[in-house]
Amino acid sequence: MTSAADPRVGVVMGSRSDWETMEHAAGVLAELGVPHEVRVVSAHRTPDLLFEYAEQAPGRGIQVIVAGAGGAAHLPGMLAAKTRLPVFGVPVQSKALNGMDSLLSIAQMPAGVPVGALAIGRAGAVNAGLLAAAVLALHDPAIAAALDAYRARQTRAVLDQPDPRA
Ligand code: RP5
Repeated sequence: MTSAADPRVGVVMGSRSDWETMEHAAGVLAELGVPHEVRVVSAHRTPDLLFEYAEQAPGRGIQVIVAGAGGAAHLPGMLAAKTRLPVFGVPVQSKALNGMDSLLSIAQMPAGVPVGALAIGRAGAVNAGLLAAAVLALHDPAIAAALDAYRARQTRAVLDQPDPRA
């Protein structure tokens, strides 16, 4: 798990076991050239660290937080409760309930404390990374160009292979 010198996106997760999912968020940020850091911050096992992270993130230059957790997935919501930075939540696929617990824990926030809830698993992690980049792209032409190129490659990949049997 690596960190840029001046990260602008914080990719956090409730456990090392979430990395298998959250590496896809970090991967897309790396691909787009977005400086980011990766941290394990558990809402339940390290609650003081969670508060500290949320309180210090803006002052360290973090502009968006991508938070993944599974099961009783309180990390994204508690981060959102402690910072006005945009928080995108990734429900990690849990063993017991296949991520439905994670999804509902992240999506069903009370009015006034928003978390942008993504899909369960890899797709959610990739899209959280893309959304974080899209926020930064509003004021960063290099990230905007990288995002446009990513989307163009994706479109081209589909158009170039119209026959799924090939
Ligand atoms: C959550 O509990 C984590 O986000 C993880 O998805 C889940 C299980 O954690 P471990 O027991 O694998 O550390 O807090």
